[in-house]
Amino acid sequence: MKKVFTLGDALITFNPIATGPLRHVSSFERKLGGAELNFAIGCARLGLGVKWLSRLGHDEFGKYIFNTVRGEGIDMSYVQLMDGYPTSLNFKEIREDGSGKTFYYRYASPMSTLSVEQLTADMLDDVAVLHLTGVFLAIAPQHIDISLKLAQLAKERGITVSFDPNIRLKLWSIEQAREAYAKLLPYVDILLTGLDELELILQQSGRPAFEQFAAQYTIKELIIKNGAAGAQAYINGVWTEKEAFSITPIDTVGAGDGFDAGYIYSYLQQLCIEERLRFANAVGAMVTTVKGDNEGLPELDDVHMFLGQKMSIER
Ligand code: KDG
Repeated sequence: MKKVFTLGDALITFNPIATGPLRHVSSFERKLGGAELNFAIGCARLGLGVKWLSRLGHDEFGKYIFNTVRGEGIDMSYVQLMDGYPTSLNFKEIREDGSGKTFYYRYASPMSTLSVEQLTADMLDDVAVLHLTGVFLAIAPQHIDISLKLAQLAKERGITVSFDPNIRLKLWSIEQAREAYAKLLPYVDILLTGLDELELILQQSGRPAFEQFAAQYTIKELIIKNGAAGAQAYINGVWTEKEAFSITPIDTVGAGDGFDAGYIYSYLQQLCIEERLRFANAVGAMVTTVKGDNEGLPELDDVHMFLGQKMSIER
């Protein structure tokens, strides 16, 4: 089984029962989130083997996350519950169109206890793709060195490195983010980025600027996500575009992570680029149709049904 490795924080996510400004919402549903965790769950549901490295609080919420993620079939060998570091929280605000805001309570995340010395050689055994994101980078200063070390180890072993900047300006400044990305990008094979994020990183827009950026960092696959406007890829000097699926979103948080999981799955299946974008768009779209950051992540059969490649038998 092809395996992916990812690492990052997990959060208890409180989803509002009602839409609108958070100050008027009095009830929430306890769910879980975290960009890399969403990606990990997405990959596992599609049938990939997943190794996830994380640190959770040694508390009721940490135990809930641990058990739930284990239930998704994810390898938990590298997940530890830490004393003295409560599991991080995230309260979400959702607007009528499904878009949202995030209010973090993630001071001294348990993930900040991870150090480069705790990385072990076996972590990347049997791994085909190492997936890193900017959320992990933003949580603690040593996470830059940890990501670099893993990326270097991956390169030595011929493992593909994918990266999603996942810019979170509530966690760090754009200047800090740009500085960290510049260190990591030379190791990145596949960059999965939102169009708005790419423009923010480069302070430029348009394909010539994107092509120059890909060449500068020798990025093999530049994949640009643009939500309801679809996705595009720049690979071997060729641009490919694929339109998004027309759906009514309920909660858009996690759609980008779902897209990443769909893309990496179809990359590992060696689908052509058009099919990879189509598959990834489908997974991203399906995430938005269910409330929660990862509940809408589909299993493989669900994607095939969504794409009309398989019949759904309901009763
Ligand atoms: O990409 C979605 C995630 O951002 C969400 O599940 C939790 O806000 C979050 C984070 O910082 O990981």
